[in-house]
Amino acid sequence: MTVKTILTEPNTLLRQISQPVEQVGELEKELMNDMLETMYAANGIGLAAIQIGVPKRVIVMDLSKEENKKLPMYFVNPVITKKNDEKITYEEGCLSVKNFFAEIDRPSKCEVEYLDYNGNKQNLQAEGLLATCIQHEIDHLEGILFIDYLSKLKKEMIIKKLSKQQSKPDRIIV
Ligand code: GNR
Ligand code: NI
Repeated sequence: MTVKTILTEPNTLLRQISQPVEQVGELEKELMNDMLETMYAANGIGLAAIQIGVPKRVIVMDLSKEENKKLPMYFVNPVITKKNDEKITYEEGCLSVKNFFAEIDRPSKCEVEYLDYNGNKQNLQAEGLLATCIQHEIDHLEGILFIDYLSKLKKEMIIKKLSKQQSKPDRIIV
């Protein structure tokens, strides 16, 4: 297992549409292991493959609170089959949009069809943070970030600040 570098906005790769996985083989399992380790190292609760530069429809999540009781979840080719009309608001953040947080409305419940770590077909009914997180991750597979739901003004302000941050070197050696 390897901790990978998480891509950050602005990066055109984050805007790419990810491709379905044909078979959950050794490569995909290795990808999921690396993604989970990368997510834990960054203290995130979810990660989409494109965030480490791999345009495949693969997501990992872990919403467990206790360090010693990890509950990893793996989603391959996830599809939302049902969405609630009722919305719920969460303050969202994203490992690819560093240091910015915003309240986002999303359907409060949803149903998801996907393949698990072993390639078996699964169905999940999600609500609360689980529903929000899975929708946030599936958005990544379509090249969508949570800042896309903000006003044009707020979004552009965030991207401008992130670009400045990115072009700043970490260290200057003279
Ligand atoms: O770590 C994360 N926290 C979070 C909080 C509220 C709504 C969504 C998320 S997902 C985010 C990790 C991430 O960027 N996943 O793509
Ligand atoms: Ni994200």
